[in-house]
Amino acid sequence: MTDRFAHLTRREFLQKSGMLVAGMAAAQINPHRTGIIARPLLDVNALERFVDPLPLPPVLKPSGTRPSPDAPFAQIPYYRVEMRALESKVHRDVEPTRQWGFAGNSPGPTFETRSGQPLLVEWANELPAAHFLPIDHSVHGAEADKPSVRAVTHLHGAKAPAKSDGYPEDWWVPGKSALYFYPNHQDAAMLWYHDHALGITRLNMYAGLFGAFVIRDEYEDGLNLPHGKYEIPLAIYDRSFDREGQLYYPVSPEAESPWVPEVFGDAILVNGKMFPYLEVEPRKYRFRVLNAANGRFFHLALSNGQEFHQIGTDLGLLPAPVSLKSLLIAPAERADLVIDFSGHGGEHIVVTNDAFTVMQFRVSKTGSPDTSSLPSSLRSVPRIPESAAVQNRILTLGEKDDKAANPMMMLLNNAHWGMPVTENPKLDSVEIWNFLNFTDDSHPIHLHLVRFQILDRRGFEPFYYYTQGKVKYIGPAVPPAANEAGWKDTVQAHPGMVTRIIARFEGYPGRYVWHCHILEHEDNEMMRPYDVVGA
Ligand SMILES: [Cu+2]
Repeated sequence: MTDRFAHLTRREFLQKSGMLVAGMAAAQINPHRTGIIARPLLDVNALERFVDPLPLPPVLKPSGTRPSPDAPFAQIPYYRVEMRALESKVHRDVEPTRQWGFAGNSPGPTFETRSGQPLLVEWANELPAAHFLPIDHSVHGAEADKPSVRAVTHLHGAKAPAKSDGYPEDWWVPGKSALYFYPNHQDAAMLWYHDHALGITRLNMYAGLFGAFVIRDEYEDGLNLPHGKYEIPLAIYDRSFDREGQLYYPVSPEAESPWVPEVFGDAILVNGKMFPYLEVEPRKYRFRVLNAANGRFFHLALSNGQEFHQIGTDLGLLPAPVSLKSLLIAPAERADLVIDFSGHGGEHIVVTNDAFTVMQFRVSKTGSPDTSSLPSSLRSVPRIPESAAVQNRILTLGEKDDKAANPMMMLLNNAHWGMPVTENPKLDSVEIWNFLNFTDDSHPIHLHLVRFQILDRRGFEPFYYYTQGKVKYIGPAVPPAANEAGWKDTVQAHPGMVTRIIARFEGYPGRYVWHCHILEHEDNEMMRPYDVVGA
């Protein structure tokens, strides 16, 4: 890796790594970056806002019980969930949109379970024989000899055995299913399930294959947070639609390689609707926010400027509520929020994403008494000491461009998916992973199986690293923001920074993956297998 760049001059290096300002400007007007528009798009701004109530995905009921793989004499809940094509209205004035979903819904139905309550899910692929979004057969794993419709479900945030984790090559075709076992030996948190098929995850997710999975526990119950009808899941994601109301996924100008490095739709959906409204009472609500977008980071705020509290991160409660005026949430991250509408009776409050409108809260003048709590301390998050780490891995985030500075693929540690495994932590050991970001994008990096903590982020000198093979810092270490200082499974690795995380690799031995959660990056090589090595 050092060799590859050692012969370059500093200027050539900056051009190659996309760090030269001119190179960045070229990238922004480059059609490869955002794709070409092959058919007329729906004018989202012409639609009337707040005409559809916010949909709430149904809670899934088990189909029965089955013997537990862990303890054959114990019967545990068994769910059969079918992936199928469906049509649904994303807005009152838009024709029904063809999508793919779970159990007839997109987002799919919500699993509700408890810590330590294992369950089985038979994920059944009942999708059509042909894909309706543009597959790039030059992308690894999506070659023309592969079936166009393939699916494998990953439960994001789960501490699950490797054979139930949804390894990207373990896909199955229409008419087939896989039985996955989720032990749920982990703290209360909102996980989410989604497709993870090698080379087409971005298309399967864009089609609608994702849903929420909520784990609860006694500790969280004891906090008396807003619950029942006062606890609302919000899956937020962006899409583009054509004038017939059908999903539009952009393509590059080259018909043979339609992959584009990023996708940003101008329509923002919440739980499947554009500009929905939610009627709320003047009291506290808990919102379980998921960024389910392919690549868009959301910067959410309330139109009346009011503060809200973040009480939890990806994998559980924070030590204490963090007061925020806005929230930056990357693809795959979750934020557990409490918004207090008391004192706002009769107001209409809009959730904004910078200049975009996301949804509206309509606060009623009166409501039932609020008996819920927002405790000043929530759940301790014991820091993993750096001294416990037995490995300190340096891992680069890079981009490979063609001669015209078009991104061709994204790479982790300069390695392709199919190269031998290089990350092989021992079961139950602690490691520090350093993500060195050489690109001009923030990448949300996700590790399967484990929960981790963010140690810090720190500016570094990329050219020095490539020529000397050593990290030279150019700024102070910045600790994570208070609302990131909890259990995470996805971290925003910012450009020009070393982002350090620490994890204990507990759970199960076997092969897992780590990857960027910008799905266009993940599909085009920004994903690597890793092995948890048993004793
Ligand atoms: Cu990325």
